[in-house]
Amino acid sequence: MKREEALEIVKKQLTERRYVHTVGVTETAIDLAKQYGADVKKAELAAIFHDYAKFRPIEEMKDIVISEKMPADLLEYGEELLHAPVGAYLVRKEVGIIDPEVLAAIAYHTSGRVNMTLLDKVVFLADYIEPGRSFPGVEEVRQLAKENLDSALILAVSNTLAFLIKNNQAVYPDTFHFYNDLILQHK
Ligand code: DGI
Ligand code: FE
Ligand code: FE
Ligand code: FE
Repeated sequence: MKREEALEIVKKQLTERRYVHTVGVTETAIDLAKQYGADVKKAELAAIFHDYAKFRPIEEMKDIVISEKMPADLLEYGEELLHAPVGAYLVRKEVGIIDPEVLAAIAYHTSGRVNMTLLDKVVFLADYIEPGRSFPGVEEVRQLAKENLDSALILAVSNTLAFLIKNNQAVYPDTFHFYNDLILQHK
């Protein structure tokens, strides 16, 4: 699928602000893929569609988790988690993208998981550092991203964990597993 065609499809699913974010993630994912040797075309496609389900009704997303037999514990954590795995499902069903690596990068872009692939990591980090992001600590992650992918991810995920804990939000197990995996493998 061509970039323009993909962007046109996703634009209809998003607000203007979220579309601008998506373009930022796409450009960042392409840069990171080139820098770290990931598949540039797959990174581009996954980034374009990563937030495809962001504005679906919560009930629709919950129904899909159940009907598609996704991990039921997804329903017990924050609703923010749902758009990633449900997005991968809908992108396959509605857009016709079947590449499992692209779909996985979409599915795990919010929580992460153990054994993230290079492509998964590129999309996850691009989502965090794209130029439109301005939360505290993002600049430090951008700087680390220039030198080491895993170092940047460790800081990004630890920032997310700290944010969730500070706000009394539950941490999804996959998010912890991603963090632990990064720390243990990076030693
Ligand atoms: O969709 P975006 O805003 O571009 O970014 P995202 O898909 O990374 O989603 C970020 C949101 O997800 C943010 O509100 C924090 C939340 N989140 C990330 N990991 C976890 C989580 N929420 C819960 N409850 N548990 C997690 O482990
Ligand atoms: Fe997202
Ligand atoms: Fe993210
Ligand atoms: Fe995003």
